[in-house]
Amino acid sequence: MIIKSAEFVTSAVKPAQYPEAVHPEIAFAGRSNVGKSSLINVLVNRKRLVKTSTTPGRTQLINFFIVNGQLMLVDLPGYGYARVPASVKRQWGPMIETYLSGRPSLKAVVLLMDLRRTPGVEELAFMDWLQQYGVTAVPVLTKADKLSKTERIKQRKRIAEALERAPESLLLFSAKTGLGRETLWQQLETMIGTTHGPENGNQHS
Ligand SMILES: Nc1nc2c(ncn2[C@@H]2O[C@H](COP(=O)(O)OP(=O)(O)O)[C@@H](O)[C@H]2O)c(=O)[nH]1
Ligand SMILES: [Mg+2]
Repeated sequence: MIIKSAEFVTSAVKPAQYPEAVHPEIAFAGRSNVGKSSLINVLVNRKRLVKTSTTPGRTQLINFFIVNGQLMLVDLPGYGYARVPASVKRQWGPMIETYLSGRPSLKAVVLLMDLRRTPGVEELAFMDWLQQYGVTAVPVLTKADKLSKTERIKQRKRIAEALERAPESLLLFSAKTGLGRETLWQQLETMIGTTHGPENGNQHS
């Protein structure tokens, strides 16, 4: 994807505040401090389109950004302080669930996980939840630059086992070095493309 423009559109807490669902949309989710804002900035080649923070958990709004006037990127508030799935739902939940379950233009959710951590109950519950709602999940392992190449592969295998997925399906990413950027764009473009209807929409003959 050649980035010609990337702009902040709006912040929202409820559907009435969302922008119109006229562009394909990719949402980004993950624990606070996992590197979500940094990843979005790297994707769109901007240093500070999305504010990064050293204080976890500050973003409590759903932030919409438009790329090239045609693709919406959505920064979801971070989660990660709950201990059981029920409280994940209760605390982090309703605003995000409302968005994820009722957004017609949503094509996929990029789920960010720190490569150095084993996924917790939050990540597992969230993956299950996305599957139940039929939302495509794109797992990405962040901060890969913090581990050596050998450790990366070892740790990816460990995470893959916890998620019950193939290790190769977990993308290694670094906002610091740009590792994984091109591959992630390729995956996202495929999802936007293949889930896109023909020019005239879904007309029945
Ligand atoms: N070394 C390294 N640090 C990162 C990377 N991504 C994010 N960070 C740092 O992690 C902290 C949290 O990043 P941020 O993007 O604000 O996380 P968010 O809370 O998930 O949006 C910041 O200090 C970033 O500079 C990465 O790929 N490598
Ligand atoms: Mg952030």
